[in-house]
Amino acid sequence: MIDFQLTEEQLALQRMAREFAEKEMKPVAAKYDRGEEFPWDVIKKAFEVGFLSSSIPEEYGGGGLSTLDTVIVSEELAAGCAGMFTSIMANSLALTPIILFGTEEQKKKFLTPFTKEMMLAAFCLTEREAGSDAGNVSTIAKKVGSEYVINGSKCFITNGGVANLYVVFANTAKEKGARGISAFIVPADTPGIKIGKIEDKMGHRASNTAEIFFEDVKVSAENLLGKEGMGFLIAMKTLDKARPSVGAAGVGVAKAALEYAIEYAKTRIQFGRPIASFQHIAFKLADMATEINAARHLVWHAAWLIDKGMKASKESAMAKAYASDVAMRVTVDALQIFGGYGYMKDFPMEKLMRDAKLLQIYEGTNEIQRLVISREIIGPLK
Ligand code: COS
Repeated sequence: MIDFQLTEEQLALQRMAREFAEKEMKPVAAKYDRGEEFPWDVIKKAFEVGFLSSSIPEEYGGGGLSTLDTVIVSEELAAGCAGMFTSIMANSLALTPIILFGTEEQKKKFLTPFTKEMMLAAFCLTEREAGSDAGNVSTIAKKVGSEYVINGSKCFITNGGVANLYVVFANTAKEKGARGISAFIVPADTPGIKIGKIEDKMGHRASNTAEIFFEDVKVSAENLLGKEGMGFLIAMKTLDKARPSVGAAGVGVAKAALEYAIEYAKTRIQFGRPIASFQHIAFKLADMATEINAARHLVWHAAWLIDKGMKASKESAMAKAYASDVAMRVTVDALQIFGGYGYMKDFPMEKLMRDAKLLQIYEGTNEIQRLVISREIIGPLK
């Protein structure tokens, strides 16, 4: 049975996220964007309302949100400010490996604190030479007695410079390639961790993106997630679950751009009438609304499949790629409707366009999403 009706709880969650975006994010979005400053006050409020721990199951004190609930929230938060959304949702991305693969002890020990105090987590997969080719990580974890010693570096890590906890992907058997990768829970105060460059980005400037160095970082073998060699699978399963949220962020950014464009087109008078009365503008708005709706359906479907426990790599990739491409197209078109004003920093359009761009790149470029989709639909070649 197909049912597109949100439950009362989901509608309440959507309202709450929308209000949070309107009241706490939008009014300060331009300030944090310009200063490229981490929005601690907004993040603190996000913790207080439960967004930082929303994906943690209820038995560990979290919000226990389903993937569908999460994409509903993501759309609203990203419409408020994509950079702040990224800072908030990075927690969910980094904690998912623990939620999916952690032992009972690991979940109690590492998830519960996130529900009690404001804490941030970071997912440490990407390296300088291992971006799209995630199986090529060269960070090494060597077993010494009852510990692992981690050496290497990670880059472009969201929340990297502000996190309390890292989930780090490192090679425990280099000769095995992707099958030699293991995942570790690493508290940020472990000796040997150094924060490198904080990136100066085009968009999502209210998020912290850092380089991290691991120099003889020792973690207990109890911090290994799953078994040795399971790291790549853990990363892929995590990304499958997280990518619909990036799609939802694309829907949110595009929705915000469309709302501004409609408002502007109705009030901007040229040639003696509102520009919305010109069919060229009206039809552009119609196309934008249609694409946003299509993107939302892909996102919700992928989330629904995940919640039903079905394999959703392809649908997740489709949702992420399509919705972020829509965000890019819509923000470019919405800015065009604003004409010269759209190009000015006094108006929100240029930020939305800059923010849309990253959604096509992070959590797997859209080329990687197309690789995932094409491999599945074409199957093995003879
Ligand atoms: N779920 C479960 N298993 C998966 C999987 C998935 N979604 N994707 C791959 N695997 C498994 C494969 O089945 C294969 O298993 P075996 O070794 O048992 O055969 C193994 O993982 C290796 O997979 P594959 O051969 O497909 O690896 P590739 O190196 O060719 O490519 C891609 C994998 C490109 C899809 C992967 O590297 C990727 O997603 N890259 C982008 C990384 C990314 O998103 N980075 C963003 C930074 S994190 S914010």
